[in-house]
Amino acid sequence: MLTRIDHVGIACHDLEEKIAFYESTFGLIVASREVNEEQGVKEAMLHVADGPAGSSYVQLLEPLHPDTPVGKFLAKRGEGVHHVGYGVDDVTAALEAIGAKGVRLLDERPRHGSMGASIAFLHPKDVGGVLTELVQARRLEH
Ligand code: V0V
Ligand code: CO
Repeated sequence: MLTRIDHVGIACHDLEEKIAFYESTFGLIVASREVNEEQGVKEAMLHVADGPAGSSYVQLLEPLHPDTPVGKFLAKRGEGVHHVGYGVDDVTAALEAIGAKGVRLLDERPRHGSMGASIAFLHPKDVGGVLTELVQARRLEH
Protein backbone atom coordinates (compact mmCIF):
# COMPACT_ATOMS: atom_id res chain seq x y z
CA MET A 1 0.00 0.00 0.00
CA LEU A 2 2.87 2.40 0.80
CA THR A 3 4.88 3.06 -2.35
CA ARG A 4 7.76 5.22 -1.12
CA ILE A 5 8.87 7.75 1.46
CA ASP A 6 7.47 10.92 -0.11
CA HIS A 7 8.91 13.31 2.46
CA VAL A 8 10.23 13.83 5.94
CA GLY A 9 8.60 16.87 7.56
CA ILE A 10 10.90 18.97 9.74
CA ALA A 11 9.63 21.71 12.05
CA CYS A 12 11.68 24.89 12.26
CA HIS A 13 11.43 28.46 13.55
CA ASP A 14 12.96 30.14 10.50
CA LEU A 15 12.17 28.64 7.11
CA GLU A 16 14.58 30.79 5.10
CA GLU A 17 17.46 30.00 7.44
CA LYS A 18 16.79 26.25 7.27
CA ILE A 19 16.42 26.29 3.47
CA ALA A 20 19.83 27.96 3.24
CA PHE A 21 21.29 25.31 5.56
CA TYR A 22 19.90 22.37 3.55
CA GLU A 23 21.04 23.98 0.28
CA SER A 24 24.56 24.72 1.42
CA THR A 25 25.12 21.57 3.52
CA PHE A 26 23.48 18.91 1.34
CA GLY A 27 23.24 20.60 -2.04
CA LEU A 28 19.45 20.16 -2.13
CA ILE A 29 17.30 22.28 -4.43
CA VAL A 30 13.95 23.84 -3.56
CA ALA A 31 11.20 22.29 -5.70
CA SER A 32 8.32 24.32 -4.28
CA ARG A 33 7.36 26.86 -1.63
CA GLU A 34 3.81 27.30 -0.39
CA VAL A 35 1.72 28.83 2.34
CA ASN A 36 -0.97 26.36 3.45
CA GLU A 37 -3.45 28.29 5.61
CA GLU A 38 -5.54 25.21 6.37
CA GLN A 39 -2.50 23.41 7.82
CA GLY A 40 -1.10 26.57 9.42
CA VAL A 41 2.28 26.36 7.73
CA LYS A 42 4.70 28.07 5.42
CA GLU A 43 6.64 25.23 3.83
CA ALA A 44 9.28 24.31 1.27
CA MET A 45 9.91 20.99 -0.47
CA LEU A 46 13.56 20.25 -1.22
CA HIS A 47 14.09 17.54 -3.80
CA VAL A 48 16.19 14.55 -2.68
CA ALA A 49 15.76 11.82 -5.30
CA ASP A 50 13.58 10.30 -8.00
CA GLY A 51 12.62 6.62 -7.85
CA PRO A 52 10.37 4.28 -9.81
CA ALA A 53 7.43 5.12 -7.53
CA GLY A 54 8.00 8.87 -7.59
CA SER A 55 10.15 11.52 -5.98
CA SER A 56 11.20 12.11 -2.39
CA TYR A 57 11.70 15.37 -0.54
CA VAL A 58 12.61 17.07 2.69
CA GLN A 59 9.72 19.27 3.79
CA LEU A 60 10.72 22.23 5.94
CA LEU A 61 7.83 23.65 7.98
CA GLU A 62 7.49 27.00 9.74
CA PRO A 63 4.26 27.69 11.65
CA LEU A 64 2.03 30.60 10.59
CA HIS A 65 0.86 31.03 14.22
CA PRO A 66 1.74 29.49 17.60
CA ASP A 67 -1.68 27.80 17.81
CA THR A 68 -1.14 25.42 14.88
CA PRO A 69 0.11 21.81 14.77
CA VAL A 70 3.69 22.85 13.99
CA GLY A 71 3.58 25.86 16.36
CA LYS A 72 2.47 23.65 19.26
CA PHE A 73 5.07 21.01 18.36
CA LEU A 74 7.88 23.60 18.39
CA ALA A 75 6.78 24.96 21.75
CA LYS A 76 6.66 21.46 23.28
CA ARG A 77 9.59 19.71 21.64
CA GLY A 78 11.65 22.28 19.73
CA GLU A 79 12.94 21.92 16.20
CA GLY A 80 13.19 18.46 14.65
CA VAL A 81 11.39 15.72 12.76
CA HIS A 82 7.65 16.44 12.82
CA HIS A 83 6.18 13.77 10.54
CA VAL A 84 6.86 11.15 7.88
CA GLY A 85 4.90 11.29 4.63
CA TYR A 86 4.46 8.02 2.70
CA GLY A 87 3.39 7.81 -0.92
CA VAL A 88 0.16 5.93 -1.72
CA ASP A 89 -1.57 5.38 -5.06
CA ASP A 90 -5.06 6.06 -3.70
CA VAL A 91 -5.29 8.03 -0.45
CA THR A 92 -9.05 7.48 -0.03
CA ALA A 93 -8.66 3.71 -0.32
CA ALA A 94 -5.62 3.76 1.98
CA LEU A 95 -7.55 5.74 4.65
CA GLU A 96 -10.38 3.24 4.57
CA ALA A 97 -8.04 0.25 4.88
CA ILE A 98 -5.92 1.82 7.64
CA GLY A 99 -8.98 3.10 9.54
CA ALA A 100 -10.41 -0.42 9.47
CA LYS A 101 -7.32 -1.58 11.39
CA GLY A 102 -8.27 0.73 14.25
CA VAL A 103 -5.76 3.52 13.60
CA ARG A 104 -7.33 6.92 14.31
CA LEU A 105 -7.55 9.10 11.22
CA LEU A 106 -6.94 12.82 11.79
CA ASP A 107 -8.49 13.41 8.37
CA GLU A 108 -11.52 11.38 7.30
CA ARG A 109 -11.13 12.86 3.84
CA PRO A 110 -8.03 13.96 1.91
CA ARG A 111 -6.93 17.57 2.12
CA HIS A 112 -4.86 19.83 -0.07
CA GLY A 113 -1.12 19.24 0.29
CA SER A 114 2.10 20.52 -1.18
CA MET A 115 2.56 20.52 -4.96
CA GLY A 116 -1.08 19.60 -5.62
CA ALA A 117 -0.99 16.35 -3.62
CA SER A 118 -3.94 14.90 -1.70
CA ILE A 119 -2.88 14.25 1.89
CA ALA A 120 -4.25 12.79 5.12
CA PHE A 121 -2.77 12.35 8.60
CA LEU A 122 -2.88 9.41 11.03
CA HIS A 123 -2.77 9.95 14.81
CA PRO A 124 0.80 9.67 16.15
CA LYS A 125 -0.39 7.85 19.28
CA ASP A 126 -1.60 4.96 17.09
CA VAL A 127 1.59 4.81 15.01
CA GLY A 128 4.20 4.37 17.73
CA GLY A 129 4.60 8.09 18.36
CA VAL A 130 5.12 9.02 14.71
CA LEU A 131 2.79 11.54 13.08
CA THR A 132 2.18 9.82 9.75
CA GLU A 133 0.97 11.42 6.53
CA LEU A 134 -0.35 9.65 3.43
CA VAL A 135 0.44 11.42 0.17
CA GLN A 136 -1.19 10.83 -3.18
CA ALA A 137 0.90 12.86 -5.58
CA ARG A 138 -0.80 14.97 -8.22
CA ARG A 139 -1.36 12.95 -11.36
CA LEU A 140 0.96 14.16 -14.09
CA GLU A 141 -0.73 14.88 -17.41
CA HIS A 142 1.02 13.29 -20.35
C1 V0V B 1 1.80 16.07 18.75
N1 V0V B 1 2.19 14.88 19.24
C2 V0V B 1 3.05 14.32 18.40
C3 V0V B 1 3.18 15.23 17.34
N2 V0V B 1 2.39 16.31 17.58
N3 V0V B 1 3.71 13.15 18.44
C4 V0V B 1 4.54 12.87 17.41
N4 V0V B 1 4.72 13.71 16.36
C5 V0V B 1 4.07 14.88 16.31
N5 V0V B 1 4.27 15.70 15.27
C6 V0V B 1 1.75 14.29 20.51
C7 V0V B 1 1.99 15.27 21.65
O1 V0V B 1 3.29 15.16 22.16
C8 V0V B 1 0.94 14.83 22.65
O2 V0V B 1 1.39 13.71 23.34
C9 V0V B 1 -0.22 14.40 21.78
O3 V0V B 1 0.36 14.08 20.49
C10 V0V B 1 -1.24 15.51 21.60
O4 V0V B 1 -0.54 16.65 21.14
P1 V0V B 1 -0.95 18.17 21.43
O5 V0V B 1 0.29 18.97 21.50
O6 V0V B 1 -1.95 18.23 22.54
O7 V0V B 1 -1.60 18.62 20.10
P2 V0V B 1 -2.99 18.28 19.45
O8 V0V B 1 -3.60 17.04 19.99
O9 V0V B 1 -3.78 19.53 19.44
O10 V0V B 1 -2.49 17.98 17.95
C11 V0V B 1 -1.63 16.93 17.64
C12 V0V B 1 -2.06 16.41 16.26
C13 V0V B 1 -2.04 17.64 15.31
C14 V0V B 1 -1.05 15.35 15.82
C15 V0V B 1 -3.46 15.82 16.34
O11 V0V B 1 -0.72 18.19 15.28
C16 V0V B 1 -2.50 17.35 13.91
O12 V0V B 1 -3.70 17.25 13.63
N6 V0V B 1 -1.56 17.22 12.95
C17 V0V B 1 -1.91 16.97 11.54
C18 V0V B 1 -1.76 18.19 10.68
C19 V0V B 1 -0.37 18.74 10.62
O13 V0V B 1 0.51 18.34 11.38
N7 V0V B 1 -0.14 19.68 9.71
C20 V0V B 1 1.18 20.34 9.53
C21 V0V B 1 1.96 19.74 8.42
P3 V0V B 1 1.52 13.72 24.95
O14 V0V B 1 2.45 14.85 25.25
O15 V0V B 1 0.11 13.94 25.40
O16 V0V B 1 2.05 12.36 25.27
S1 V0V B 1 1.24 20.18 6.85
C22 V0V B 1 1.96 19.18 5.65
O17 V0V B 1 2.74 18.24 6.04
C23 V0V B 1 1.65 19.45 4.31
C24 V0V B 1 0.80 20.59 3.89
C25 V0V B 1 2.17 18.55 3.24
O18 V0V B 1 2.92 17.62 3.49
O19 V0V B 1 1.81 18.80 2.05
CO1 CO C 1 3.94 16.88 5.09
